[in-house]
Amino acid sequence: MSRNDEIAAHLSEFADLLEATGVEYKPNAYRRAAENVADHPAPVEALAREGPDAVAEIDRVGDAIAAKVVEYVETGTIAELEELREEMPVDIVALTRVEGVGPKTVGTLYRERGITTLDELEAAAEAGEIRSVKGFGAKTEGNILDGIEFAREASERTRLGDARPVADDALAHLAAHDAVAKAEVCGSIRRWKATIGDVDVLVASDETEAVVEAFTDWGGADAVIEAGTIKASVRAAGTRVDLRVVDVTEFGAALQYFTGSKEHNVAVRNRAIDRGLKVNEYGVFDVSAVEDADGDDPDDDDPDVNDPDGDGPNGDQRVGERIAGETEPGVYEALGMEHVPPELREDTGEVEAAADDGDGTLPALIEEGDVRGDLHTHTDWSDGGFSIEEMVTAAADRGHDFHAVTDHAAGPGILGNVGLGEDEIQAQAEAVADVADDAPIEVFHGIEANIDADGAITTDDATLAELDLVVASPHSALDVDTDAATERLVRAVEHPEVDILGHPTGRIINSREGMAPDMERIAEAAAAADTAIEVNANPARLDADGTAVRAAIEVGATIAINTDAHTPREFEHVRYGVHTARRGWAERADVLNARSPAELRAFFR
Ligand code: DGT
Ligand code: CA
Ligand code: CA
Ligand code: ZN
Repeated sequence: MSRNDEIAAHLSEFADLLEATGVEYKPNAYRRAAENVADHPAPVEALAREGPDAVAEIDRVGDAIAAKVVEYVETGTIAELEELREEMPVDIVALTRVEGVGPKTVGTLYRERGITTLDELEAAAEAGEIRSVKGFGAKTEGNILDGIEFAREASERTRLGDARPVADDALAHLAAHDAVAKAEVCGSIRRWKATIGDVDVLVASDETEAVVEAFTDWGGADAVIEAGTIKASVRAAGTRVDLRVVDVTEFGAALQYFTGSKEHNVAVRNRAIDRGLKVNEYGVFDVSAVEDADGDDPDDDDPDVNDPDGDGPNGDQRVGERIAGETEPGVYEALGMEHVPPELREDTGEVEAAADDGDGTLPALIEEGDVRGDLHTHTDWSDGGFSIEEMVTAAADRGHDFHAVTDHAAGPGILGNVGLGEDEIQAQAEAVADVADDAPIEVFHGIEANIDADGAITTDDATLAELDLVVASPHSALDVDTDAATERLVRAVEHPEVDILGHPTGRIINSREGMAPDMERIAEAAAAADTAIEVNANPARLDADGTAVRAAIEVGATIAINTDAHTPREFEHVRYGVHTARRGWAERADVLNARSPAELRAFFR
């Protein structure tokens, strides 16, 4: 969590607790301020050191809120927030992760039933004690019970977008140290999973204790959980970060081992056994000449059973002739395999595809540098923070070749007057054309239209037909079963004016499950209708996910990787989208954003 995010999180908690105690209006002011603090392009802490007036320069941050920001930066706490926490000692962040439970509900359940934690909420729901609270009922109680497990997992796993900057920071800190020969992340973060249990960092060094010390001294660490001679763990921005230090000659083997997934490693190890080899975190060893290292039955050396570290139940880790281990490609090569990109290491066919004695080949995965522009972005015409010109300029500055303006259309799920009606869309067309005339890159005018509960698009066809492209997204009625979700989205992708299906499930990671449509059926319809399926790169969404991308590509659908940026800074999210698409085995030819403006115009037609 950046410092701005941390300040914003306290303002949000304040807003939620205020609302839980029954205060109206004020919570929303705090929430809007929190958003703008989080999005502020410069450190808000520096403004706070100048004083409340400087903080109040931030949009939507009034004097009272600015004073609280200054108080937080100066004292590390906000007195009024502490009072609220005492008045209502609830874990509001965890409780409001349960779908359908907002701050008001938390307040009611605290007053009526004394509920303060997820465990207490679950116990009360199981005991049937919630249905009798005024305004609840058996259905609501059932929904709460259904949502608890999801909320609990959400509290345990960190979003990739929150963990990755922490990992990058730890890596940069370590890489700058003299004793560090090599440093790399491993585990789920190297595989770019959407959520991260803990961050794993691997270092090669012959001064292990100096590295451990440098790690525990890292400014990003809030607390040291444990520190030994070759490993250590710290807590940073709410996430655990594990460090392991190995010898430089064993770095490749350790990197392969600790990147996982466990399932991938089991498949790799079985392949090694078939070839008279043994692979573990220390290297690849030729054990064909070794009868039985420790004198008992060689058959009990089954690495898949009771053998978490792959060194055999007999514990002989470095046995036989060592044939690889210094580099990771070398490890795979010794096993007769291509170097498997980390995103693919889930044991879903990548081991066979990488093998030099099989029929398959690994895909040539899409890379961040292949992306030539964004096809789903917002401006201050809807809920974005910047003008058309500012967004286009930022896209050009990033080296993009094109940029699509796709503000929200009015429709279900779009609040108040945020979305554009037909007249406003026409007016925006002129504004976009004005910017496009002087822009150094191709500018497309589109819209993010809404898919209603039946799969219809809620903007006039005639208006849609005038636009360069139409992104259609579900923003409402997300709590439907698989069949209804599939039918709805199939109908949307078959709409003749729709070019891209935006964030198909509508999930918000750790917050809202979204729909669970049959992505293969949607992809078949999309492929037939020449509609692309979006990987929304916002790290809160990553929707479609890797599994859905793979299903889509297998039936010939096209993928779009879009940031859905509401600010220029959010263009940075593209990497999360690219790596998610890579988890779905996407190649450059599968991805719309890798095409030229002329090719895109042809696709949109
Ligand atoms: P996470 O942290 O839950 O998001 O997932 P990972 O994959 O980062 O898992 P983690 O942190 O428990 O361990 C990192 C890697 O180390 C894991 O992907 C594979 C390897 N590893 C850890 N424990 C075992 C094990 O018991 N057996 C095998 N084969 N590999 C393991
Ligand atoms: Ca991990
Ligand atoms: Ca770990
Ligand atoms: Zn959007």
